[in-house]
Amino acid sequence: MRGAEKLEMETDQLSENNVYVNTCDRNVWRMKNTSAAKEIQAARSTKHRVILILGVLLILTFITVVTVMSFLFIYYSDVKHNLTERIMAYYSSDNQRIMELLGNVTEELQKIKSSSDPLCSKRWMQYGLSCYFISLSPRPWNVSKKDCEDMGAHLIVINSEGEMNFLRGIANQRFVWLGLTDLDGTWKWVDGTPYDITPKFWEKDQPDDWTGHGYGGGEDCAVLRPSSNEWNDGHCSPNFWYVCEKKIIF
Ligand code: MBG
Ligand code: CA
Repeated sequence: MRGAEKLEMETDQLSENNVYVNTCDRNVWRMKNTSAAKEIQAARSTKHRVILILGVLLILTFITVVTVMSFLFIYYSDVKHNLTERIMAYYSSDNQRIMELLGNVTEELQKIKSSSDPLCSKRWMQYGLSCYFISLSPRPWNVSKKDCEDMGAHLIVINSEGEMNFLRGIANQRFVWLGLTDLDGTWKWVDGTPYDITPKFWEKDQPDDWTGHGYGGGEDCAVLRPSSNEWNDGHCSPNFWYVCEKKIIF
């Protein structure tokens, strides 16, 4: 019986201890739970505030971006409109000028077409925008030059191969003076056309400013020669045919 009593006592003691331990834990848990809850609540409200601020910031940013974009759009639309207007005005004034010029040219052409007046006077031949006159007799170069000038023209100036071929045609196997001289040391066209820019039709080994002719000096006047149908520089004194050229002025 004593053994059983002892066991019962020990069991009571144990269960009493157990109650004590459980009660302690629960209090500790409750304590812990209360401060954690506060912490959680504090964290939650901080989180809510952050979300709220971020939301407001987002909305403000959105409004700012939309406003700036609208202003930019309005500004660039305005700039584009102004530029377009200016470009249109520029080209339309240019177009107007071109149309006016075209109108004038058309008018002149119609006058020429309907007029019975030929572009070149009697005995003058037309090629391109010039009239040409072949002399009635051969003369030295300086006399030929003066004769052309007296007629309001100048000795022929060759500006193109086409014009050269035209001259070959009307020269018809005759010696013909050109309006080309180097009397002052360098080759020059009589109408001031730069020599450098015009095509050249010199015979091989010409010009050579030859002095062997015995007339004194070298060779300063250019002449079309029938043997080659090209140019030679010769003494300026012989009598050769000449062609005068007069530009057609509208
Ligand atoms: C002649 C030219 C003359 C001179 C000479 C030189 C056979 O042509 O007429 O200008 O250049 O050649 O030998
Ligand atoms: Ca020569």
